Amino acid sequence: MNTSKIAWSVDNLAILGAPPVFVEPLHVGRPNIGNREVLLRRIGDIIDRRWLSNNGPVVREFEQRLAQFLGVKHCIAMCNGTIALEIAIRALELHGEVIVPSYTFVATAHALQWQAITPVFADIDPATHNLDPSAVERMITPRTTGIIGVHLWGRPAPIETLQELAKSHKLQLMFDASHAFGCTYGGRSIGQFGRCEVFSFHATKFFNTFEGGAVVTNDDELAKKMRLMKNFGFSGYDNVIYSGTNGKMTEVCAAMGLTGLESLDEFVVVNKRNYHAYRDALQGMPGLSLIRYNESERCNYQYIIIEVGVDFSLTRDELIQVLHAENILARKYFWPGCHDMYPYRAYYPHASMLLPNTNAIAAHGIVLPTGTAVEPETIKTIVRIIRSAAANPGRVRLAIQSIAK
Ligand code: T4K
Repeated sequence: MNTSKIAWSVDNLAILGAPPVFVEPLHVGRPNIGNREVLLRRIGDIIDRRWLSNNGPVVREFEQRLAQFLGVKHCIAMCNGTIALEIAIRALELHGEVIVPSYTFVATAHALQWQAITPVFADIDPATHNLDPSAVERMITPRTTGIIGVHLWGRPAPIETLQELAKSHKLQLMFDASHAFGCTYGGRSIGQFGRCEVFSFHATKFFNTFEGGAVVTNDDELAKKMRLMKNFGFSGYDNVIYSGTNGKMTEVCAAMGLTGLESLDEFVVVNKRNYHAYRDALQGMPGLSLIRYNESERCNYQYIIIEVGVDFSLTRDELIQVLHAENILARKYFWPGCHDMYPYRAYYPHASMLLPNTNAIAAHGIVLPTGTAVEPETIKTIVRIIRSAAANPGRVRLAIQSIAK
């Protein structure tokens, strides 16, 4: 951080020509690293053992520990969350149309489209950013075979209502739980709902395995099928009994996962501290709201999302420019909605008419930096920049316009 900016005034804003407060880029999702020595020791053992992949002992231990932690019968570790979604979708034999939110990371939709299944986008509840069950019901057609709920930002989707809907329309229900590792719903771990749930352990997730993911389920048959699918369909040497792909997690990735799991509580403590620091610092700022977590449940607090309302003095995109000028690389997740991305925008040119809440939320959200690389002092500085820009919208806007010329 550039400490020459301790005595703060609006002229210190980089968008107005001052040097950026942060010398190094401040990212939204710096990876959390657990105990480095323990990790390196585990990696050393893997190298000594010369067993690097293909269901090795570290992957098996990782799967066992995760299943125990989540309170599920089966955990099938995979090379990433997208492949885990694709395998789960295939194992459930989804086809035709599957209802998903448009307000999600594009992998949720791509995992269907990649297998020639049509993702049908349903609108969200603006209060929760999760699927609105009445919008889901409106999108059901005779071709619908399933629903994929997403626990966006780690906040549970409307699990019970979606369950009832799936049951009454004879649809499969699964969840993209990529954001919700370590979260609970009604005191039960996310991972225990639907036919199966899928996690991402990408580097940017608060719990990561470099790249990685998992499908968890209580369904023995489904688990067996997915184990075959992730290993080309091999059942023992030379014996292919199923059509499959390569979805295997490596030993090194599992070592990262085991090590991270041992520090999970510390990661959550830091995320929660940061969430409270943002909440306190942003208090009373007109037009800006921080999305809230239900603290009576277990949460991972991994995303700090602010909504820039119409009564804020700057637009969302102007505020992003202010932050980027300071090297604060805030992100516009998840803008645009999937329906407005390639290839879906060509399939559904009029989708926006059915997705007013998705459009409104996607146009106003900003994700701010958090995680173990972010200190409360950093958060105070970020919010000071936001307040300063908000108090001087005219100058900021002029500066942005002159940069654009
Ligand atoms: N479903 C949902 C709901 C998801 O959010 C995701 C993934 C998936 C499914 C699919 O799971 P995976 O197949 O990815 O396991 C990122 C991640 O790549 C993606 O995993 C994540 N969601 C999504 C929300 O964010 P980008 O393209 O925005 O990430 P990127 O590379 O710009 O990185 C984000 C920030 O983190 C940057 O500010 C840089 C920093 N960073 C990144 C990496 C990779 C680091 O500091 N270190 C790193 O190693 O998609």
